[in-house]
Amino acid sequence: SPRVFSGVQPTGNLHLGNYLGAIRKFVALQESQDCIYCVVDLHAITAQLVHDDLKSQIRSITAAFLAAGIDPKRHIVFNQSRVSGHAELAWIFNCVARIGWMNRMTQFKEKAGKDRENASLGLLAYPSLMAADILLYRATHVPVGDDQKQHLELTRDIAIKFNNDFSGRIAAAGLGTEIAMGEETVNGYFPITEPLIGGEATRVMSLKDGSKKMSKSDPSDLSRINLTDDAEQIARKIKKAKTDPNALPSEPKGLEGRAEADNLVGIYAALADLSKADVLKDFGGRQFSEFKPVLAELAVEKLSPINAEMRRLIDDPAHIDAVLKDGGERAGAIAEKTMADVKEIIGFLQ
Ligand code: AQP
Repeated sequence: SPRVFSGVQPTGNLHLGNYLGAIRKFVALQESQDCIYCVVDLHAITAQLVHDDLKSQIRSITAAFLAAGIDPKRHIVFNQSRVSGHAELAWIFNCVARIGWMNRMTQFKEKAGKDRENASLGLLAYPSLMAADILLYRATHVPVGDDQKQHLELTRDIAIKFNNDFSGRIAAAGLGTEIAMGEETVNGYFPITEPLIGGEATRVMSLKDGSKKMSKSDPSDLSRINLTDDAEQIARKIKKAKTDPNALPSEPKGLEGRAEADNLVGIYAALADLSKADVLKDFGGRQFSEFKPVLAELAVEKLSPINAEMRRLIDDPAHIDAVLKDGGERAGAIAEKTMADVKEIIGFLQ
């Protein structure tokens, strides 16, 4: 049956890209789907091992989930390191995936930089852990931003190879199910996960450079709108956002080759739940000096309730810890069953 899984790393301030590309979709999906949302703390140590205050970071992401409207009673919210199955299944997937697959990942190349020999082995194996996160719950759908597309393809490749390599044993153990693979169905153990990447803001770009994605690790705070920014900071950042000198076009075609303009119109569209075409019907021909204050007002209107609720929740760490503990127990029960099946399929004695 369908199940949604997604995760966010506790590696810094959440920004508008994380919100529009991921968290807002998490909230929408919980109305119709069974969802598991995870603070992926094991991923947080791949690029940087020592963190000043990982515990607060984990609580802060959890607070953002709850403040955005995720219901931890109807769904599962927890932090990854609580459920040992993630690391266990990742090890097995390290033996399923090929080194060549990992070497092709653009995120690894970007994050490892020039000194690849000195990147952690965990950074290289990151997509294998991500596949484990998803497949531990046999999740069928994963809402993410566009930057995670390649990792999700790798998750599908791992599931396909596992299902193929163990097809006889899966059948012998009676653990096979009908798995949808595009138009066809095949017999296997792990589902072939579908990414959910849609809408007008699947890749929110930096406010300072339309060719770079908005990112937590950008050294310039002016490049992003943080979920913790107040109204004044949001307005200031939008005012200072890079643009070109031309007026807004009246159709999306006119945004081609204008990355910064495209980004701001996309942000407006996503926040207002409109298409870019609709936004341009209203704002075509207007200057950025007119558009930016309206965009700032909209951003403040949509983000300030989340901001206020996040602050309130962060002041009550005991509540957040209780949510994560409860979520971890429920996630753990599902994970245990998967790990028992996987061990049976591989042939470990248990
Ligand atoms: N700019 C973005 N636009 C749309 N979606 C985005 N996401 C991230 N940046 C954008 C989506 O947010 C979810 C959580 O991301 P993450 O924290 O797990 O990892 P990340 O992609 O590494 O986030 P950052 O902000 O870019 O961090 P750094 O700077 O550390 O690399 C994911 O669904 C992601 O697609």
